[in-house]
Amino acid sequence: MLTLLSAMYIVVRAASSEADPIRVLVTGAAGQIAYSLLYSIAKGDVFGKDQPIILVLLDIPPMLPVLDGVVMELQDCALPLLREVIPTDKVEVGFKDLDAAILVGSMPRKEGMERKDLLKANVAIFKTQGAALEKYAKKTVRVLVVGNPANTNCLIASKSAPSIPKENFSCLTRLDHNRARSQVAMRCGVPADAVKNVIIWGNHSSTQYPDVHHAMVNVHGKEVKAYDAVKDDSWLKGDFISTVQLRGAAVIKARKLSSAMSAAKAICDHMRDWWFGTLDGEFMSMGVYAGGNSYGIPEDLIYSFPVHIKNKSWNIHDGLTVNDFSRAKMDATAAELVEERDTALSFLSQ
Ligand SMILES: NC(=O)c1ccc[n+]([C@@H]2O[C@H](COP(=O)([O-])OP(=O)(O)OC[C@H]3O[C@@H](n4cnc5c(N)ncnc54)[C@H](O)[C@@H]3O)[C@@H](O)[C@H]2O)c1
Ligand SMILES: *[C@@H]1O[C@H](CO)[C@@H](O)[C@H](O)[C@H]1NC(C)=O
Ligand SMILES: *[C@@H]1O[C@H](CO)[C@@H](O)[C@H](O)[C@H]1NC(C)=O
Ligand SMILES: CC(=O)N[C@H]1CO[C@H](CO)[C@@H](O)[C@@H]1O
Repeated sequence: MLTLLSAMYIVVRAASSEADPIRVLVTGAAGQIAYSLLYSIAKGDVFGKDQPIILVLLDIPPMLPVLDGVVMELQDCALPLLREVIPTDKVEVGFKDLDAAILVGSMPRKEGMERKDLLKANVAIFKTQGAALEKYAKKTVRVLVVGNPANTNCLIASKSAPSIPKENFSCLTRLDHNRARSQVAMRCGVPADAVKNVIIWGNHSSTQYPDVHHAMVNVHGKEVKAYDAVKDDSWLKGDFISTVQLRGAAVIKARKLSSAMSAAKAICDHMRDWWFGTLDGEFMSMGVYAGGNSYGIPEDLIYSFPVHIKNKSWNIHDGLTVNDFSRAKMDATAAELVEERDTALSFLSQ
């Protein structure tokens, strides 16, 4: 019996230690978010402590020397799960056989650049990268778009990769979600994980709607509604919302650089939940494809919804009541996305 058990143990161990490495792409890999992100991924915080990883790092040609430095540092971390690091500026190398793609790189706004021109440049980037996903990645690849405008870039990538399910594309609003969670927690004097089920609706911009009507706070072991825990409706309907909406700008003003550590942490949270699922009774915010039958949001947008995740698949958490205050804010951010989508699609077809 003992021998049988130990034999089984050895078989199981051998099987798990021989798990095939997964291929994970990070674009914008020479940038500041990636610098905070790559270590967490490579040490197993995202895809699990038993999952070997091949990291593919894509950036533009002038950044290749910088990328070499990042590769050296990853090697110098001596991480057991990290099997290979592949720096490249070529999409055919970068997108090959991917299990996960984290698209961080995009065209930044430059001095005097018009909004439309910026959008046009990003449509071109995400059209190319979507087409590369279509051509080179696994059909089961999970794609997370971070580079702004994240929602619309994600839509363009998805449309450029028609054979990969729309459900496999998402954009990052988890940073906004984490900001909302933390603001409520600080206000109530509880740890961040004592607050659950905040929601970010819509675009990752200042029109996003951080909603705590369905959030719960664990106060001394008892779950109470956020509105009852905070006991300050005017803060929740006013400064709380604008603080979360404008947090990115506040960080830039203070740091003279945009959020990187917190963005990297949010990327890890998003991907880890996608891989391993959300807790029962909890939902997280994720920009996902709106099919036209959730909360009255127009179809064919990437819009941030509350989702729960099981078996590596997300579902929009349906059935929450939406009051007039929320409705107006959800519709305003949707209208912004519709307009941006229509402009982006006109560039896509050019
Ligand atoms: N969704 C969110 O919550 C969120 C939060 C923070 C930042 N962002 C966005 O993330 C992006 C990256 O931020 P950062 O601080 O790391 O910027 P960064 O400028 O430090 O790095 C961006 C990197 O992307 C690279 N890049 C540009 N075009 C590329 C392309 N076509 N292919 C591959 N790489 C390319 C650049 O060369 C650069 O190395 C920005 O668009 C930023 O607005 C999103
Ligand atoms: C949507 O949000 C992104 C990211 O902040 C922003 O770049 C974009 O301008 C917003 N869209 C519109 C139409 O305002
Ligand atoms: C998840 O997948 C497993 C096996 O693939 C299946 O048995 C289970 O029913 C699935 N659960 C859900 C919620 O889809
Ligand atoms: C939602 C999600 O992550 N999923 C799907 C990606 O595509 C494969 C099939 O190609 C599905 O099995 C996943 O569930």
